[in-house]
Amino acid sequence: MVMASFRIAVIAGDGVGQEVIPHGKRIMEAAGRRHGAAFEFQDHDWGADYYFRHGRMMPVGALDALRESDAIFLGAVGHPDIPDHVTLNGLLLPIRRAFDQYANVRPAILFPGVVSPLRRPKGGDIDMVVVRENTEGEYAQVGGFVYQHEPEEVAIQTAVFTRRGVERIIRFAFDLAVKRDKKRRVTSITKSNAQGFGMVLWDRTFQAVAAEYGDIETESLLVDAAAMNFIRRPESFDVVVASNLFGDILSDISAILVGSMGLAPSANLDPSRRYPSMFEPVHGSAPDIAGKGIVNPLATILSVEQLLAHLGLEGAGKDVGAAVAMVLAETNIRTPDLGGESTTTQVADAVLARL
Ligand code: GGG
Repeated sequence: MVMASFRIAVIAGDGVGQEVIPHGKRIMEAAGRRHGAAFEFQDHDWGADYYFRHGRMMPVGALDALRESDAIFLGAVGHPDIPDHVTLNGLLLPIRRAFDQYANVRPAILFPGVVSPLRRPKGGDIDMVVVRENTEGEYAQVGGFVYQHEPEEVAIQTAVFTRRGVERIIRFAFDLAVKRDKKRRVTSITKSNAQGFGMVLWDRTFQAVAAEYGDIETESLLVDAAAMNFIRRPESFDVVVASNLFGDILSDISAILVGSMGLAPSANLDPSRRYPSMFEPVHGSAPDIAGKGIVNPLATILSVEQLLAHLGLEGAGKDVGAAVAMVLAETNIRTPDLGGESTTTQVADAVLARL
């Protein structure tokens, strides 16, 4: 068999990122092998330790080093001794912006065998995906301080909504609803009653794009109502499209509804494919459990499923998803976040065995 080869830039990063990424690589290699694909990993030691040595999260020229890769595989960023805005703005956010990874795709599936904290839903009932705008909105990092550290200090933080940015993420969400072909429903989230400019542009754009997709059902919710309805009727959601901040918050809710942050994967996509896309578990560096060998590797492994599909290896991706579903449905092999007593390695080994 002729092997296709892909270059994967790897940033394991901080805390539990160091523990989950090696398993993600093993799974990627095993799934790829069965489908004629090989991977050349370029490991980068960027993150908090790099910051302690060099005073920055990644080197000058880091983005150029990533640019030629076929995909970026990221673990986690964050360290208790570095302010979170330094770690996030020093690594994760510049990568998303530089490579125009405007669609952050965060699926939430309640797998058979996993218990939701809600009473009603059973395996299969919840199957939604939060599509988060990933390059502008509340994360645009536009603003500044005046009279910094003085009693009269002023901080200004401006959210940026561009017609182009809003339209393309909404269009992406509709296309995804068509591709998924499940409930064929897109829910748009704003707070346009209070935020009367950017989010009014969002609502208006949503209506205009919706008119082009006559067979897709639509719903517009204010973010507070959405938070309530995620709990009240999670089964009703299919594709949910939201701004950067709202998408980040709602995807934590959807993750816990399906059992754990440890089951939440994400893809930071440049759908135009001009630049590499990035795949990462939604969870952070989790310093409270780092080094204990008990972090759930499944969010990372499900991110591998997304990465493989993005590289055109849909069959390999499906194998990974099916192996995860098998472990959850057929065994009690689970890390403590899912009520089990297994280690990270035992869970990853169980997935590997089923591949
Ligand atoms: N898995 C990468 C990571 O560490 N994420 C934690 C985080 O704080 N992410 C912020 C964001 O996604 O906006």
